[in-house]
Amino acid sequence: MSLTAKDKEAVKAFWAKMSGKAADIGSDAVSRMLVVYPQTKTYFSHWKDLSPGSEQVKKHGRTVMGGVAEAVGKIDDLNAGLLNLSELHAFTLRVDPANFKILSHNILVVMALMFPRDFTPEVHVSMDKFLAAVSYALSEKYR
Ligand code: HNI
Repeated sequence: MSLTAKDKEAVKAFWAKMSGKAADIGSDAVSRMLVVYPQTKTYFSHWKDLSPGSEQVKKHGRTVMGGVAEAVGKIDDLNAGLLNLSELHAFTLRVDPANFKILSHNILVVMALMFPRDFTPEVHVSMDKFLAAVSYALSEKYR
């Protein structure tokens, strides 16, 4: 299930439209992840406030979307490009890779809500494939 040239174009074009809102998207996506999938809260038990839109949630939303931005830039070689992030999540943070799928889903939900016109079925499928490829790359160091 690799990204086609068309997928890559769709991802880059959509990213160019929405990246100005990346911080808001990240904040809402992380907020939703923590509420709808409370098992994800275990990784953030050191935070003071895990409620939707808290300062720490906002900051982490920005951080995660910074990682997604990096991935867009490295879209032609995600596995090599995201190796450091993969190492961090696997060995230091010990995040169960099942959670990558959960966060990806929440990012898609928020993108669709915030960009209803631009989030066409074609963009949806390409962004879904892209986030799955990012998740796979982040899991690279687990095996
Ligand atoms: Ni993730 C830190 C990117 C999914 C838990 N994460 C980061 C950082 C980036 C990042 C970038 C900061 C790295 C650094 O400090 O050098 N994370 C991403 C991306 C995804 C992702 C691109 C998927 C799209 N991370 C997840 C998921 C979880 C997760 C699904 C757990 C549910 N990440 C963390 C934790 C940290 C983290 C925990 C450390 C944050 C902190 O403040 O303690």
